Amino acid sequence: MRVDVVSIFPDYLAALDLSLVGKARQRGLLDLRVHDLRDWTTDRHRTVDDTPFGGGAGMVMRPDVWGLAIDEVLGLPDGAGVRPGAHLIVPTPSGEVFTQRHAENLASAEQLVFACGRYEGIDARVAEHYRSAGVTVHELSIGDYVLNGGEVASLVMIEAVARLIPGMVGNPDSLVEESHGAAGLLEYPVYTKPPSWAELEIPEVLLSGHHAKIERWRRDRALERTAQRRPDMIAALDVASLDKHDLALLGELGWVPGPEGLVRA
Ligand code: 6GU
Repeated sequence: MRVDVVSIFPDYLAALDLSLVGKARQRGLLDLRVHDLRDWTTDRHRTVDDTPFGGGAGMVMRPDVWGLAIDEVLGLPDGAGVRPGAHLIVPTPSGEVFTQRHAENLASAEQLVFACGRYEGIDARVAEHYRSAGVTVHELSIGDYVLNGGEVASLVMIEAVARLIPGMVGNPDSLVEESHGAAGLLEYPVYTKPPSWAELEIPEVLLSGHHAKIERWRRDRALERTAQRRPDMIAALDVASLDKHDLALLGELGWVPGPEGLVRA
C-alpha cells in the first residue's frame, strides 16, 4: 500500500518510523511518504492560509496550494488519471467518526492520501473538487474533541489501517477477538503471570483448562463490560447473533429484546 501524508509539520509524522508501522515500511509492505505542504507554495513567504470569506476568527488553508500538492501525490499531473484505488482522507473534527469499519475498508486501498489541515481547516472546495474528479474522499474525525490539526488524527488512522494489511500482525488470530471486531463487543479482561499480585488472584476458571467454560466466562465479561461502558454497542447488537445464555445475562443487566434490537427494560 502507498500512503502519502501532506502537512505543514511533517516532523509530527516521525513516529511512523517506529514499531509495527516502521517495520512494515522496512519490509516493503508499506510505501509511506511524508511531504511538506510548503513545498507547493509559490510565494516568497511560503503562504498556505488566508482569512475566511464571510469573516470570522482564524485562518483557512488555501485550495490552490492544496490542489498542487494533492495532484502531485496522486500522480495527476502525469496525465495518468485518477487511480481507481486512491482515497483522499481529510482529517477534520467536522467529519464522520472514524471506526474500525473505515479501517477495514481502507486496508485494501492501493493509495491513501492524508491532507492534514491546521487553523480553521482547508477551503471546502478541495474535498468537493477531488470528489468531482472521481477520487474517493473521506472527511473523518477521530472523536468528539478538538485537536490543533490533522496530524495526530492521521497517525491514529494510519496505525489502525496499517495493522490490518495482510502480513502485518505476527499472529492474525490477535485480530479476531479484539474490541470493535465483528462481535460488536468490547474485549474481555486479560491476565498473565504472576497468578497472585497485589493480593489479587486470577479468576479460577482461567486456570481450569476447561476451554468451553473459559470461552463462556470471557463472553460474559465482554457482555458486562460493554453494557457498563458502551450501552450504544449493546443497542446495536444483532439479536440473532445472541444465544440464550447471552440473552439471560443481558436480561439481568436490564436489556430486553424489542422490535428493533435490545432496549433497556
Ligand atoms: Cl481529524 N482533526 C482535528 N483538528 N481535531 C479532531 C479530529 C481531527 N478528530 C477529532 N478531533
